[in-house]
Amino acid sequence: MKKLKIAQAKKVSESEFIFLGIPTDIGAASARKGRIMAPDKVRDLSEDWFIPFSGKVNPKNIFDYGNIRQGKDILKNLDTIENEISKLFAQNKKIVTIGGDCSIKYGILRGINRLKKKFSVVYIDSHPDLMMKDMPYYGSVLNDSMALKNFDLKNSVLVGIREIEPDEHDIIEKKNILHFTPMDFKRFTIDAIFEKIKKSIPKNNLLYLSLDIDAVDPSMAPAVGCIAPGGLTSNEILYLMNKLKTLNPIGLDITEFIPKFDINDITGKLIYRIINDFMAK
Ligand SMILES: [Mn+2]
Repeated sequence: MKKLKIAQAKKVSESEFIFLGIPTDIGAASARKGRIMAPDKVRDLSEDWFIPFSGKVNPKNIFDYGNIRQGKDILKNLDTIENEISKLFAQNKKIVTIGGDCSIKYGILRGINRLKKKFSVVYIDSHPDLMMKDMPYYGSVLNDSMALKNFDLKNSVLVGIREIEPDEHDIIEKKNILHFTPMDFKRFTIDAIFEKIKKSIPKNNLLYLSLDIDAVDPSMAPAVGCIAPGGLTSNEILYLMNKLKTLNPIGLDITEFIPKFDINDITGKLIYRIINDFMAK
């Protein structure tokens, strides 16, 4: 099994950060497939040990948990994710997950829901994933999650959204969900956007960060399931993620990376850079 090269903790209990993969395409409706290769691609790219934006990476503090295996039944897959990940969160580990398509996020949020504490999510994605469907899929994550008792959707934030269906727009308006489009990144400084995010998250809530890499402009992250022009720059996302890290998030997932569509590893290296910064202290 491949391992993240900077993950040198021998067991879960020795670590503060857990890296894990959830390789699947099962929840994706787009024709572009190949997300199952994403976790191992990130492991391959982990050879370069960058100096983080701030702090230091301590490899002895990072454990590579391997992949959570996924089958053909999405409901079973979600149960597996919920069960495995809730155990890790219960041990107070910061969890970094590489997908998989966005549908895995519903399993992760169900796992966090089991911690019995209110939680907010900063959901960074070109899509709000608020679609309603009979079966969970990659476009319904936040709609499906609304029923979770501890998920505080009203005090969560959407960042990078630009491909929005009318029904999703209605929910955002009705529930008055704080959101920032890529245009807002031209209108305001990232520091100002960050301050608004910070203010909106109740002090007692847990915070989780969820990043669909298609939030970034496809010119800077081409290896994604849905090509949505007009996105954030790689520098904007790195800067924002480093600001968000100061709010002590309990974990981060990065989804929708499809290595075979990458150009010179631009997308993969950006993802590695983001997790490297996240795991620095
Ligand atoms: Mn998306």
